[in-house]
Amino acid sequence: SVSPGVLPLCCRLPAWDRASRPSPSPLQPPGLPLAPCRSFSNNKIQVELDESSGVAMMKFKSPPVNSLSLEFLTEFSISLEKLENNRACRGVIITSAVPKIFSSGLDITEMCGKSMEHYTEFWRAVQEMWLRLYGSNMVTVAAVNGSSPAGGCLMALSCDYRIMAENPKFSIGLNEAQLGIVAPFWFKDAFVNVVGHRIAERSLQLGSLHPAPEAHKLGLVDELVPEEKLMEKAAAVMAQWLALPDHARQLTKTMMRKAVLDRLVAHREEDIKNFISFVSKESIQKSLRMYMEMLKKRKS
Ligand code: CO8
Repeated sequence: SVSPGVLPLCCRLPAWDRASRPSPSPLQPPGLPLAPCRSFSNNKIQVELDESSGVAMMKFKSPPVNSLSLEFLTEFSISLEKLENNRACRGVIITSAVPKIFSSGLDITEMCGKSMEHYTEFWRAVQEMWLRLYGSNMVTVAAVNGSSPAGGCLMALSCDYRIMAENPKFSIGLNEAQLGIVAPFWFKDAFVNVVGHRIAERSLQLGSLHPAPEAHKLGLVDELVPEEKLMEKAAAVMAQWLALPDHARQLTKTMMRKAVLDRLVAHREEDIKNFISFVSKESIQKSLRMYMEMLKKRKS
């Protein structure tokens, strides 16, 4: 499993490490024979790496809603680390294999009625996912092909670029306040860095879930495209980003993100303690249970 306390890769590896790699060819144009492809699959995540373009596709396949359980988060971090350590991989597109849902965010059942040990392990896995994704040296593109509340939104926010299917039924945002819980400071930091302070403040206080067109207007996603064009667009954006020399892009990414990453790394244990003391409160447990009930009622 992922070792606790591990630093994000941008902090552990010298940023120029990847710059010494040979530059692979741009994305395979349509019509040419298929490029060599390496794939590996866990229970909840499927990864395919096209070695000629250097681009991996990571698909979430944890129905019904790709909720971020401990198992999902662990598989995600391990898969990302595998790609990060593979010299043939320079970029990752993350998307969902579950129709209409990108990810429903943290698995609420992991935060209800569990032991302190479980909360500790779970929260460390959430931190680990974010440190690895936000701190990745690779180009990361989120192809958001469904709803993406809370932790799902965080995953998209942690990528370098977000493209969303233009379906107004799909929404995205940090809706924690609606559950009676508070988005941690590093969720907030990642959000502010994408949309700016004012929009983030209003959206966080209201726990807003923004339909795709509104999310685009706010800058929460960079582009909207028809759903059937999403992967094509993601590949095109990736090719554009990979056309630049790795070392300059990576150093720039580190410069932009390091302060925010360092803040969590410096306060990681305190953040776990805060999470445990918050989530173990009876009032918070009650809010989470009621929210789960509401989801079930809405269904019936
Ligand atoms: N965790 C666990 N189970 C979930 C979750 C979730 N996040 N989301 C949905 N489910 C379950 C439902 O309860 C339902 O279960 P069952 O089949 O047993 O009744 C099943 O998944 C399917 O759900 P729906 O019927 O609602 O599916 P729809 O396709 O109609 O809707 C949605 C999909 C839009 C994703 C909808 O399920 C939804 O809105 N889910 C809630 C999303 C949400 O609010 N997530 C927030 C999680 S909290 C978080 O990520 C950050 C917390 C930060 C911690 C702060 C410190 C405490």
